[in-house]
Amino acid sequence: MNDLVPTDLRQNASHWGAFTAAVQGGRITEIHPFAGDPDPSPIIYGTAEAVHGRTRIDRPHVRKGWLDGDRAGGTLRAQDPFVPVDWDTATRLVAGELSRVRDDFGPASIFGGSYGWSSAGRFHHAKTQLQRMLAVAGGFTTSLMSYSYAAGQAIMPHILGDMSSVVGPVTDWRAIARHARVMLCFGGIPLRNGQIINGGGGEHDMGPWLRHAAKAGVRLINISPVKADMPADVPAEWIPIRPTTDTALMLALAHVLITEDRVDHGFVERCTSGYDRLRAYVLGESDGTPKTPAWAAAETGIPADRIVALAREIAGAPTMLTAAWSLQRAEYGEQPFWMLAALAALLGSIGKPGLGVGFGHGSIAGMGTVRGDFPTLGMSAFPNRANSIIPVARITDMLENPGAEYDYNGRRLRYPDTRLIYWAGGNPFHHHQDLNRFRRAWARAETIVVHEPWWTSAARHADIVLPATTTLERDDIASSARDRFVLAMKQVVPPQGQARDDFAICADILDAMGLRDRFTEQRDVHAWLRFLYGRWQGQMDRLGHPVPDFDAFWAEGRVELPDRTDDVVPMAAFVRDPEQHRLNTGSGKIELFSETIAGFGYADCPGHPTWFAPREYLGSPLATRYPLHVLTAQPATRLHSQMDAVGPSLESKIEGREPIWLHADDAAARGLVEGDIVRVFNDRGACLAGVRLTRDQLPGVAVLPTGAWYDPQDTLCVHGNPNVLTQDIGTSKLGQGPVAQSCLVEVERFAGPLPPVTVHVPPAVVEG
Ligand SMILES: Nc1nc2c(c(=O)[nH]1)N[C@H]1C(S)=C(S)[C@@H](COP(=O)(O)OP(=O)(O)OC[C@H]3O[C@@H](n4cnc5c(=O)[nH]c(N)nc54)[C@H](O)[C@@H]3O)O[C@H]1N2
Ligand SMILES: Nc1nc2c(c(=O)[nH]1)N[C@H]1C(S)=C(S)[C@@H](COP(=O)(O)OP(=O)(O)OC[C@H]3O[C@@H](n4cnc5c(=O)[nH]c(N)nc54)[C@H](O)[C@@H]3O)O[C@H]1N2
Ligand SMILES: [Mo]
Repeated sequence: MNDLVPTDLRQNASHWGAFTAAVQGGRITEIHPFAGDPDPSPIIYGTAEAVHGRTRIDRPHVRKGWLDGDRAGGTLRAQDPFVPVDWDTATRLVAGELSRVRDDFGPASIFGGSYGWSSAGRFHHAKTQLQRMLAVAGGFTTSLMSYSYAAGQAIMPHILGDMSSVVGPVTDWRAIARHARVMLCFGGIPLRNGQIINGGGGEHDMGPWLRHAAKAGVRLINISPVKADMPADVPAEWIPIRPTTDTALMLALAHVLITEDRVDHGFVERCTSGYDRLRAYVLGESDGTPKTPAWAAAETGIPADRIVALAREIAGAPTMLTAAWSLQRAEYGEQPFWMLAALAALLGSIGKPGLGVGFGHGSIAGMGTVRGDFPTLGMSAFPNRANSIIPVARITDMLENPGAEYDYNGRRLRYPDTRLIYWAGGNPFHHHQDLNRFRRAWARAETIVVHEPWWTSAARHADIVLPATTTLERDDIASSARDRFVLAMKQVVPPQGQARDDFAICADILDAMGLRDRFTEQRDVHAWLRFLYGRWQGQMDRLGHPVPDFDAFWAEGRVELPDRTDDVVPMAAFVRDPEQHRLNTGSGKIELFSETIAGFGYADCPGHPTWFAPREYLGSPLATRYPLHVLTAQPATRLHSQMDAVGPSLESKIEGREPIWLHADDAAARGLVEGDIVRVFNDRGACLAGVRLTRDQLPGVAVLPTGAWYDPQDTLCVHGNPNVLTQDIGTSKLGQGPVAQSCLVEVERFAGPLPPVTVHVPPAVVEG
């Protein structure tokens, strides 16, 4: 189709923003940020290096051992070399394995959860394409919820009736600026996280909104182990808190509200249920421990008088409560989210413009935006006949324990017997916890297939590796629930090497199984783009927001969506009339005590918000051996493991290792100086990292961002992936979410000769 033939300066988009690319002689030469973006991310400048660089997979490969017949399972991958094969061979091998496992063991033995962010663009979204293919091929075991906020997704529907407080829309910044005078930000508003727009987008709005609120006179309070979780140029108070102790602080704030009679009793009576039970717990009547400010001071490290003053402050001024998603990526991660909602209920601030409670205002671009409630453009799923699921972060448990039963949010589930693992668009060797254990569990599969543009650690741990195009090598449409723009993503360069689109790879595999047309629905890429756009156009029409037709959109490159004029006020209708607009909770009200949750009988998630000392925090016995609490925050220089080998991420490394931020006193106590290479370790594993010094974080706290490509030499990751250190346990039986954010470690200078980082060069390849 001529209208889709690329011109010279072409627009494309990524999760880290939209841009135009100039091309000369088939190579990207320049990247310019999208003109409509008030705050573009520097991550875009690694694009050319990523697309053309040496970490690209040039053709299909099969692990030599697997080709030689090693299919019994149990082989630790990423040890023997790969053999390049042609596409026909690779396609035939994958189709054969899918049919074999489906027919011999049933579709649930194919694990196609394929969790991961893939790339921007709604048609070529790799995980979506893969799951459509696996559904057509007969079904697969999939995963539920997200690494981002699984515990929040599980608990908040029981408390507030749905998960919108976690995923949005949340109380908007414009209303916060107008109506709130105090905003408690647990985990701060770290602007680096606002670089990311899921699905691809054009407007980075976290910085502008935060500054707008500060200017309007909202007193911002950053409650975090890290001062830099609030940008230095924004006036804010920093209250340092020990990691994973936020629930204790929130309970003590409630204690002050209750004992000083500052609770909004009218609101509590009308809109909540179970106050007496929570009150009895806060006062210590039910367990003998009053959750006083002095009690919380011992856990949190925040002086008791500061806690008392803070409680008075939030009771005395219109207050917005927000917490980063990171708080629930912890053991008992359900509790801080539940307790923050309970605190907002005690204040009576829910349902008022600019106030109440919401999560993630500082977690990703567009949370708290004033965008209208428009549908996103996207693909639909096929029915999956296998009817087999796991909570996303229970993958190692699944691989280790086929057939075992476990609890999940009131259900009793059983792990399938996994024989084949299939991944496209995710990097489990980035995202999963306790990677040394995961790697051994992963080895139990008979066959592992991965589609990847790059030689990531996931690709290296596969048997069959199929090279995928990047977004720059294909046409697509970017659309995100929270972004101002729907954007044309235009092909910039031809597919590199023998790379193919995931859609084409899947279609060819199904062709070999006689199922092609069911998957493609007899559309090629451009017919799909027209179809998806047309369907979205119809939805927008029905909402009374007509948008241009496809050809006009493609020529213009964008559709701009209007802002809403009213405020986003979560639960407004309910608070106005709780009887008429009952919440979808057990009582129909906000649950300060939940009979439903209590009925599950989980010791790790009882009927009201509860403080539990986690296994690993600065107050636990283990802290004598591992006295540093490492936070594995999101990286400023990339998205997870994406763009790790290029641009700002590569430039930030110290002798090729990921930086770790240590408090200057902690470093001095260990004889460490800026730039040293350290071994970061605990009982689960170790990684190398390069020392950066700071005084702007709590002593005893270290920060090692996620995303350095896992480069194992035995149990040591020589590159700096913190997931060799993290715990692989569920948040609780309720959420079964990842406990990914933090754990206890020690650091020491790495004395030996520095092993090379090998993961940024392709693995060994031998001709068959
Ligand atoms: N320790 C610790 N671990 C964490 C977290 C934490 O806070 N601490 N956070 C967790 C969170 S919130 C998340 S969301 C996860 C993120 O985990 P992932 O989403 O798995 O991480 P990504 O690096 O984004 O992986 C996406 C992969 O898709 C590939 N890809 C991109 N485009 C395409 C394409 O077109 N086709 C194909 N086939 N592949 C493509 C990329 O190269 C990349 O390898 O990590 C989790 N892990
Ligand atoms: N640049 C960049 N931005 C990203 C991503 C990325 O990879 N790169 N990933 C995106 C994704 S998928 C997600 S899910 C979001 C995640 O969004 P979040 O979960 O909000 O992000 P994190 O950076 O993990 O954590 C935010 C801050 O919480 C603080 N923190 C950690 N533990 C505690 C604690 O126990 N108590 C308190 N009070 N604070 C704590 C840390 O100091 C950290 O800086 O980020 C998104 N944004
Ligand atoms: Mo995430």
